[in-house]
Amino acid sequence: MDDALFGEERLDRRAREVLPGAVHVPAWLSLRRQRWIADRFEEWGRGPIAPHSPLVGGHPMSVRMVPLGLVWGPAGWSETAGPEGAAPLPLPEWLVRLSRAALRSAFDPRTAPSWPGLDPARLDAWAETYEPDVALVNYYPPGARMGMHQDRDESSSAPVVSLSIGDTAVFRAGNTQTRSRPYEDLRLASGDLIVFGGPSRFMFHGVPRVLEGSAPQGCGVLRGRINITVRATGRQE
Ligand SMILES: O=C(O)CCC(=O)C(=O)O
Repeated sequence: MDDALFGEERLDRRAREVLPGAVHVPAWLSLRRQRWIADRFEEWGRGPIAPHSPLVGGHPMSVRMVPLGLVWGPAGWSETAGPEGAAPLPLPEWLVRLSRAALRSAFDPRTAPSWPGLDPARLDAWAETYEPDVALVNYYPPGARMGMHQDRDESSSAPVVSLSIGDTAVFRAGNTQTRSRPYEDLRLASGDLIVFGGPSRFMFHGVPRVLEGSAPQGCGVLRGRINITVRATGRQE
């Protein structure tokens, strides 16, 4: 069997709780919304902080990053970037509202039976308490990937909301203890949502590969992939 064609990753396209607190919702964003967000990405890239590849362990990441709200680097979150001290664009209000809607979709008890275990009436009010203050917008040019890591520069344990547009990624959802097995590979296609919170908030995860040329027509990304992760840092104002 050819591993490149028939790898281990899961191809199932139904919304499901991958792990307690980690929920994948395929095709969550319409093509029209994907295109609109891709246009915003173009604007963000012309903002005060150009897409850049932070050095991790002395090596530049293969993704190009635009931060919103605060700036991310291997030392954590900071207010400004570079020697000139450029401040990032603010996290837009529409992205905060979209992230709350993402929590409502992902943690519907029919999709996520084990976490957070709220009845639908309380879920709406709970989602409204989500106060993210940052987003990392990553562009994956062809060939880019992201190693297994934890998003642990935030002191808040509020969920991470992740949106994908463009080429399909193989997303590796791991465990909270080690960057190796057990993990599960699933495909994040254009428009997919994955949220990780609760017991999976600090799971190791990564993108071992992106399937070049798999973006649907009309998603607004001609080449490569955009991923947006929205997070609450827990920093005091
Ligand atoms: O691109 C993805 O789907 C994952 C991004 C990610 O892990 C991160 O930004 O920390």
